Amino acid sequence: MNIIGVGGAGCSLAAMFQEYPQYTAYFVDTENPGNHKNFLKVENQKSHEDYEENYRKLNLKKIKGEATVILSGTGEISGIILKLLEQIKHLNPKVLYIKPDLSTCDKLTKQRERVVFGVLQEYARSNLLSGLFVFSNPLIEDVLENISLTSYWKDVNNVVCTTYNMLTVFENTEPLLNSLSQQTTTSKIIAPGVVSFKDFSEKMFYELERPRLKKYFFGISEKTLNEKKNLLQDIRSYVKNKTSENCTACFAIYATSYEDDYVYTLHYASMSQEQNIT
Ligand SMILES: Nc1nc2c(ncn2[C@@H]2O[C@H](COP(=O)(O)OP(=O)(O)OP(=O)(O)O)[C@@H](O)[C@H]2O)c(=O)[nH]1
Ligand SMILES: [Mg+2]
Repeated sequence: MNIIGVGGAGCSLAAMFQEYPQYTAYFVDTENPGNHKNFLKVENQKSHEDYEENYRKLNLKKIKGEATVILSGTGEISGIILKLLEQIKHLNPKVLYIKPDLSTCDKLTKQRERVVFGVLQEYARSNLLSGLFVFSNPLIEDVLENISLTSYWKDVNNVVCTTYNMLTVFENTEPLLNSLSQQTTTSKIIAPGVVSFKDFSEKMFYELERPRLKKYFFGISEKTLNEKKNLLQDIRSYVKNKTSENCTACFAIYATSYEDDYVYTLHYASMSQEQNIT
């Protein structure tokens, strides 16, 4: 699986994915402080618009198969995103979008983010992306207890990276039991989240409006599988509770070799998010 990091946040995350053997990372930025091998240089530009206008095709021919582009929408370099996606549209890529804390951003930065997020959602809705995964930095911070300032980005990125990786692993693993199979969706705007196995409390990394589908992925240890006899009933009733008139919920259970039990969720929406807020 290919990971294409764009800009500072995108490249830091791509570097983290590179630690896993199954990912090949590419780094798109104006500079290469990490001295990465697969670095693709973009000339520095004065503005977001200039990045789009003066885009020169990147050498992405090597990239074949599945691809995920990672970026944040507040940076100037995100101006290249449409041109870059145009270049790899035959791969039907996924986008992992980092939504930064906008509360401290100036008006122009907020506008830029709104444009980028809006355009990506239109792309996702037109099936040019196979999914737009949204992670909000402040919501990730909420999940982390006692986050240290010295390792702030490392800790935040670690949550994004492990979550996305686990979801990819589940996607490519045959579950023990599955109520997901019939649930196909045309909804491409996706919020990931984690669920505590202890009390089934749910924490989303993006608050999605009007989700149409919620998928739950239970990664259960051998020990729990052997010991918890009413596990399936518990999971069924939890997931059933998540179903409403306009939203279906389903689950898959996987056996893992980890000590602990992990539960992840994906919420899907087709409606554009945040587009009416000024
Ligand atoms: N999750 C995460 N967010 C980051 C990281 N670094 C920066 N950010 C956030 O992402 C936003 C964009 O910052 P950068 O990624 O550095 O910007 P850029 O994409 O390089 O864009 P320009 O440098 O402006 O061209 C910032 O507002 C930060 O809040 C990171 O390592 N992880
Ligand atoms: Mg930068």
